[in-house]
Amino acid sequence: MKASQLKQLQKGQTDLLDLLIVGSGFSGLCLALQMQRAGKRWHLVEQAASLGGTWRDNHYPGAACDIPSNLYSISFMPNPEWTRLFPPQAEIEAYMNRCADQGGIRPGLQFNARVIRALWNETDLCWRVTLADGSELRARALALGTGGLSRPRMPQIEGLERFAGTLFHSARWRHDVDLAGKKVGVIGTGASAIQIVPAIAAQCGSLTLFQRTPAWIVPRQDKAVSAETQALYRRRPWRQRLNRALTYARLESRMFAFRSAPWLLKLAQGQVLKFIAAKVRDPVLRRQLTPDYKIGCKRILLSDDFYRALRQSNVRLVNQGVVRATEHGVITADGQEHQLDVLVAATGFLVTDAGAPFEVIGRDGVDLNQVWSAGPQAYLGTTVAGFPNLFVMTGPNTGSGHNSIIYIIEAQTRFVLKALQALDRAGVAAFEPRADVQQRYNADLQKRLAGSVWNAGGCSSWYLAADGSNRVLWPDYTFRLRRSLSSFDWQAFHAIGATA
Ligand code: N01
Repeated sequence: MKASQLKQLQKGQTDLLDLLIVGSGFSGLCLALQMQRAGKRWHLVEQAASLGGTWRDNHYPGAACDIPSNLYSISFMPNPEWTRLFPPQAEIEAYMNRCADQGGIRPGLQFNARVIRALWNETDLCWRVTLADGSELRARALALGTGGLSRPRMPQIEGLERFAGTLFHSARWRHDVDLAGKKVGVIGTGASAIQIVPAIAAQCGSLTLFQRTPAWIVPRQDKAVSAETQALYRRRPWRQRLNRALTYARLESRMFAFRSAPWLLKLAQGQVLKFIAAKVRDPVLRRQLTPDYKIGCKRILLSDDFYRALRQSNVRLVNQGVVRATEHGVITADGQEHQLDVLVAATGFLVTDAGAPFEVIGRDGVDLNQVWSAGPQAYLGTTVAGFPNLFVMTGPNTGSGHNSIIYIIEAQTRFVLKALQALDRAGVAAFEPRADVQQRYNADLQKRLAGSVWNAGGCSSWYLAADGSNRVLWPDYTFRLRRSLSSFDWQAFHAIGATA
């Protein structure tokens, strides 16, 4: 959309947008590309100054994807230029920007535009979305592409504000802070920390890693993509598509172990124990790094260099959670004080305990964040009863611990288009899922998750809400979710109002 058209729209002088998209991570990007292709009137607002979502924000040293990028990319925008099997963050962010340029969607992207409120207007049957600068946009449908991994979670540590050194979260990396010769502490041993530690260990004077729970880590086997392979992918795109399909099938086969063959998980666990034994000779360190819960309960991590980094003489693993901070460092659960100059919180994101990052008011003045305060629920992870024409990208129970989230995002994107087409065909202004359908759908999901390795594997993870329910993961093969999202069935939805 051109700037002049946007101004008119903000003044309410033109027709409604078909879709307003919030956020420019992979969800927003995919939606914008597909809406553009379909010739819809769409617009995207992004609070930051550039696009990329999690791949713009997570620029910590060592940041890279842990799904091979032939698969972790948009299916209709293949990239023969990937330099590695698991490319670094900057390459993925650059790819996303290239997609935006090639797809011709730049004019529809509005940066530095923070949404503070979205309100379903029951008279006009449209969403009125207010930005921080006071302007308002009107759209027939609203898509939240605000992401599950976008709001950093600072650790619950008493007196953290007392720490006089430099403190920052892994997703807000301070590249201006020189780590050379410094006493650096990293809290956490999740996917972020195990990439950060090998990348910064050599620069730090000392590096202390605070581990509360060890992770199951398997070899990443990263490698460069040769110039010949890149040329082959350019010449014969079907070869890259074939590689993508095979990678998808290989990753998807893990679900068979999670769902139907616990003995396969046991077998994998045995293999990983051998890997730890080969990489970590010190028996005390090995014991500390060996998880005591089932593999798969937390996200399985990939690394070729984490254990090697822990062997460096300036690196120390403290097998204790951090409970308090002082002016000069932190105190761990065993009462030990650790003096630090820099403290990195690689402590993850607010996933299960937060809904939308702004007010979303649906039908009858109902607030999405209040409805979701007892745990987010949606139908097909995408639509919510009481919230007409609202699409939640990577919504409740769409997460995948074993495959590419972009596969799910593309399935949701197609569903958005199907839903908009269904409204047009039926001459209906809006739809929302039937409350009883949504309730049954979620009851079934929670039943299937109850005995799963993610819920009952003996760990606590960000997949689980305070009440023990799992509102994050899709408990089945990803192609099954895609199939459910492949059509719009009016039997599951209410129609609201007629188009003029
Ligand atoms: O965060 P996490 P993350 N003292 O929540 C620990 C994606 N991702 O940013 O396990 C000591 O996994 C906490 O300990 P515990 C991916 O989906 C992808 O690493 O709760 N430790 C845990 O070890 C991933 O799953 C990629 O006992 C404390 C850590 O902090 C998700 O993002 C890369 C503590 C948090 O781990 C989140 O990963 C990066 C304390 N007081 C991220 N408080 C790739 O694609 C918390 N912890 C490669």
